[in-house]
Amino acid sequence: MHRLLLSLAVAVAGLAVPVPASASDVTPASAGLCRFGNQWVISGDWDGNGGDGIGVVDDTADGLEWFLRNDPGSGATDFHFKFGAKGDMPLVGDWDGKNGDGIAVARWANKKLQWQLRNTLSAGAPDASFSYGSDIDLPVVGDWDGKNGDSIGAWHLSGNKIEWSLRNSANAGAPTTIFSFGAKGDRAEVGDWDGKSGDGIGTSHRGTGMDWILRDKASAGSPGKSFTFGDGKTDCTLTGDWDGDGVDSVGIVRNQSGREWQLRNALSAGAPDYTFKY
Ligand SMILES: [Ca+2]
Ligand SMILES: [Ca+2]
Ligand SMILES: [Ca+2]
Ligand SMILES: [Ca+2]
Repeated sequence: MHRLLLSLAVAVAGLAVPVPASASDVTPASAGLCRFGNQWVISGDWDGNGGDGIGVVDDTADGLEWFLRNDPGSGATDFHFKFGAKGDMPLVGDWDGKNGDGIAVARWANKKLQWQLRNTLSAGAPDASFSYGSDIDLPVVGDWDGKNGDSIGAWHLSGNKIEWSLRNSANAGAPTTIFSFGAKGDRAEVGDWDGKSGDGIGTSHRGTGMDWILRDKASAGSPGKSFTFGDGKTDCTLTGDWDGDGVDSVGIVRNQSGREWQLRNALSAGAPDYTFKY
């Protein structure tokens, strides 16, 4: 079935989205971002219609190769291009506050976390390059102040807590806010869980299930929602506004005879609203 889908995708788009390996978390933190072998899974509003689509980024010898699809479902690739070097971490954000999401890559070099941002979904030079964070940090992206689109952040394990350093501008400079949220073994998650005032934060944790803890504000404090969605052993996580109602929710991807995506619109335990291969 998966081969058939791939063949159709090749026929329509003239390219094949690469097939996955097992899920694995990325270091240097004790927890990190997740990918399947050489392939990252991402989400973003590629067409600027307010809802999020999906994507796969292949870490090839020639650099990062991006495969983006506007709709959260199986089908043809809408954007295909190369951006970033081999080993870079792919990121998604609306850097200019219009026309949906752009892209970025981050990498560790010279003991710093270095960023390259691009507003358009195509190959080309970065629109911005700067350092923010250090070689113990992992990158996060979010609209922390609810205006002017997305900006940047960094997080790392400090003792047994996750320390977040967020900045309201997408450029070099001091953090706007520093706080702790989450514990050892958690991964950072970002989304607009209440549909107002920009993005909040959260964590996902690999228990028997994938355990999510979400907070509406990007600050320290009590979680607003806690639930389990996904399998803690096999899945990579992602967040996005799948139905375009202005509220972000959760999803997972699993290597199950190909990449199986399971996305849910509600911030609660339950069945996925979308299950498909891409
Ligand atoms: Ca944009
Ligand atoms: Ca902002
Ligand atoms: Ca919000
Ligand atoms: Ca939604």
